Amino acid sequence: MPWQWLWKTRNAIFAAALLAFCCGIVFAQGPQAATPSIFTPASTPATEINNLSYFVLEITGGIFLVVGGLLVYVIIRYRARDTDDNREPAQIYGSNQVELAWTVIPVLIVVVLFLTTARMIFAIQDAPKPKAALDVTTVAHQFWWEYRYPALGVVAANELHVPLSNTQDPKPTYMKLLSADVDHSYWVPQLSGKVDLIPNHPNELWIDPMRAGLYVGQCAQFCGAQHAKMLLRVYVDTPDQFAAWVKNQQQDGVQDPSVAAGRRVFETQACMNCHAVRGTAATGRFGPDLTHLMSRDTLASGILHNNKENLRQWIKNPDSFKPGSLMPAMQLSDDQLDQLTAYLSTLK
Ligand code: HEC
Ligand SMILES: [Cu+2]
Repeated sequence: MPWQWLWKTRNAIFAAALLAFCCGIVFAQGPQAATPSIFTPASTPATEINNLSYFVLEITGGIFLVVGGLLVYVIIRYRARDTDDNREPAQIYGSNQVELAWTVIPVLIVVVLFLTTARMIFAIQDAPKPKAALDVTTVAHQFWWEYRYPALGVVAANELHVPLSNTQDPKPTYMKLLSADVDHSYWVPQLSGKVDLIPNHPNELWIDPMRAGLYVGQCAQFCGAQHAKMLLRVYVDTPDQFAAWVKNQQQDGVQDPSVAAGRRVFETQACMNCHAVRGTAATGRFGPDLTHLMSRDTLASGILHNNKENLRQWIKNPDSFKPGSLMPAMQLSDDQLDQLTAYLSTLK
């Protein structure tokens, strides 16, 4: 029968697509190697969320086992048999006890889940802020992240550096979350819960990472065409690494005379209207601060390794990586591209 054949091919195609999709999830990590999993928390808020999710899973798993078990029992015990007399069984209507039980027990379960969740949310939100806390203002943009450290005089983009914390001497990072355009959402699952960044409505979030290393996440609120390529990278540094990073970020952009031609292109094309390089006339804030571009591992919000070829191609045509990106292709000549790439490569 043709339709049977069709049915089989459809199943085969479906299975292949599913397999490809799963492999895609595993391999399409790009520059991201760390795992954005809530089940390996590395910070107090994430640990509490992890514990709560296990509690919820235990309760809902218990309900699943009871309901599924009864269902399987009934299906097997009362299945149709050859010896059945095919008469309709006795019909029973209404039972106050049973109806009360299946109303009261679920209500109690929901109340318990609600109260434990609410208690945890308030505990995280009301946690007293220690004096040693680091303040960071995070501004979401279509489609990248701006990080400002007001007390340190540092402005960075896309890669957040924070110090390691520990329980004896906590050094948490408190983030003020803002948006320059539409709604976004900050979510690095190993460090904290999801918090939205909403225009004109500052939100807060804190993390106290207990293990050094790289943590990844991504914008969790659809914010436009390149929402999926708005990745989050949080580097948790040891005190020495963090101090060195801050010291470097506080410097003005390197001015290397051998790449003056590239700097001229940067300052005569529209680049400087959108980008800042501290210590030069470039003070644009529409795009990422480029003062220490080369101190970052990735370009364009975590989607590309930061190397010369990618940098050149990005400047030539941002749309080739991020269609709909808010940085225009500037129609530069090959010479201008080479000079610009050489200049930007000195901004360590
Ligand atoms: C209209 C404003 C605008 C202009 C003009 C502009 N850019 Fe951009 N640029 C952006 C935006 C916005 C981004 C972030 C894009 C993203 O990640 O989605 C960006 C990203 C970048 C990045 C990656 C930064 C990072 O931290 O990953 C580089 C490098 C860059 N631009 C260089 C340039 C150069 C060089 C020029 C001039 C030829 C230029 N830009 C002109 C807006 C602009
Ligand atoms: Cu976003």
